[in-house]
Amino acid sequence: MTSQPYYITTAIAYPNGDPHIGHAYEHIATDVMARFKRLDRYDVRFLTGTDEHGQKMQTTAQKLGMSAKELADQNAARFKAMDDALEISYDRYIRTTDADHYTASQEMWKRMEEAGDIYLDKYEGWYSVRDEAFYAEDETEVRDGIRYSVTTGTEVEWTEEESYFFRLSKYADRLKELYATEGFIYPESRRNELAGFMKDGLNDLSISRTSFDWGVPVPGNDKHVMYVWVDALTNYLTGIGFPDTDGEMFTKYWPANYHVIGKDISRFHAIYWPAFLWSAGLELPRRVFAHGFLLVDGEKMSKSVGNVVDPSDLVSTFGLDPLRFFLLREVTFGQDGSYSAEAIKNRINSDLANDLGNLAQRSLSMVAKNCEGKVPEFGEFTAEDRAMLDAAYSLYEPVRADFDELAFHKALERIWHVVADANRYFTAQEPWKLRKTDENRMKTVLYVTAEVIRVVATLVQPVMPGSMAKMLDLLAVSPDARQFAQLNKSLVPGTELPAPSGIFPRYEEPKN
Ligand code: ME8
Repeated sequence: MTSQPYYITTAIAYPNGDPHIGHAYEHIATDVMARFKRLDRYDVRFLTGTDEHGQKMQTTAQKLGMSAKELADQNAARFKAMDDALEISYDRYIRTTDADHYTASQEMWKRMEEAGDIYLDKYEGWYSVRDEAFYAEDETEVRDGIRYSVTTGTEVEWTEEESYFFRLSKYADRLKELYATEGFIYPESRRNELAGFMKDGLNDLSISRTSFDWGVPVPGNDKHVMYVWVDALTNYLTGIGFPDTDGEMFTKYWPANYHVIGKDISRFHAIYWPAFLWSAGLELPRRVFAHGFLLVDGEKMSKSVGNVVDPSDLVSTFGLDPLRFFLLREVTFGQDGSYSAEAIKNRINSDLANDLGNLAQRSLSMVAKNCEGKVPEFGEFTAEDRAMLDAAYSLYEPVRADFDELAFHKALERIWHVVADANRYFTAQEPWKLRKTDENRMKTVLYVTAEVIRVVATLVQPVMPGSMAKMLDLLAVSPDARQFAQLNKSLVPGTELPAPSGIFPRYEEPKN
């Protein structure tokens, strides 16, 4: 059976500074989805990378006394190092300064031009370098003599220059139609926001700049570079071989299944991008998912407040898998969520150390001592045993449905219900007492518990790949039997097990 293609992307970050926990959050969530689909036998392509052009990059580089390319090289390496430290399993790390991306962006431009959607005019209006976005006058406000964007609070500057425009207005009706039904943008609440943005129609969009030169040159007019969002959005096509639309990768992976992005950039992905794609004669991605923002102790992260969290510090303090688990379990994907050291410690100690870690530890150490370190033989199952096993075996379908909607918190909550049931089952069955009174029954209880752990560990692999690999090693599940298709392959009694070891230690404050 050939496996179905699945193409998923993150936003590509501006490497004008260091990566922060917001970037880590988006990349971890997308990685978890890519891993889930691979375990579910999909043919996955996962794209991430850096968005290196634009005025913000050029201005930051000038301030630092570097060229924009030097700044991009230095910081793209840091973003890639963050992804590697977080075990992000991307198939390609795209940099918008890659040569094939120039070819793809220029082809996109030519297609839009051939469709009659690009014309030369003059831009006069407000521009926010921080947001790399144009704002209409009524989207700005003046405070203490300085003009800001109302929605994002960033400073805007008056810009007047010759510019190419894209006929966005032409696509207003088609966009309204797109938002008349559910499906394209998730979660649902974002659909209303976008419909609201379009209610007074859409103005054509300025898509080139002449006041700086750090960008992809406009085909046929070297005085202009493309507006950074035109080239940035095209990365999703470059990543699968565009302009070779007949090529194997493009025919297989386009349209993408999910563009995973933050809520602040939904306008670009859900209005501009569909219009560019229609103009270029290409299909739309199946879905854009705009996740929420991660706040630090309830506050917005900002350099001036000094609360920007470096993901590598969190990994060294708490460990990678606990961090990955925390971010997806604690925050409803799609809504804003808060990171705090206290909350992550609580999750580690309750969900990981007390619940799953302890279940594995106490059952497997009994197996080691009382069953010669082998998967125990089991006798007839009681109603309790069957109910316990059924609860574990019936996790897969609803968990997969949760994942398909990127409802990670729901999937994990569902799985941890079963972990809690298993702890209650273990305590109620009292296998340590059965050891003296009914050894066969003890073995059956230990078998049932080990089976539940196998199913849970298999399903949780995408979220905590390293720890769940260790847990499956402790159950001697061979590495080629860890796909979801093999969830029904029960442990075989008599299989030799390695000596058990703890997987999730409690978090203790370091002693000074
Ligand atoms: O927007 N919490 O780049 P970027 C959660 N280059 N997510 C956050 C966040 C936070 N506190 N802060 C940022 C760009 N993000 C463009 C994208 S895509 C073709 C071009 C998310 O570095 C943000 O919403 O500002 C975005 O999805 C991603 O991090 C990169 O943000």
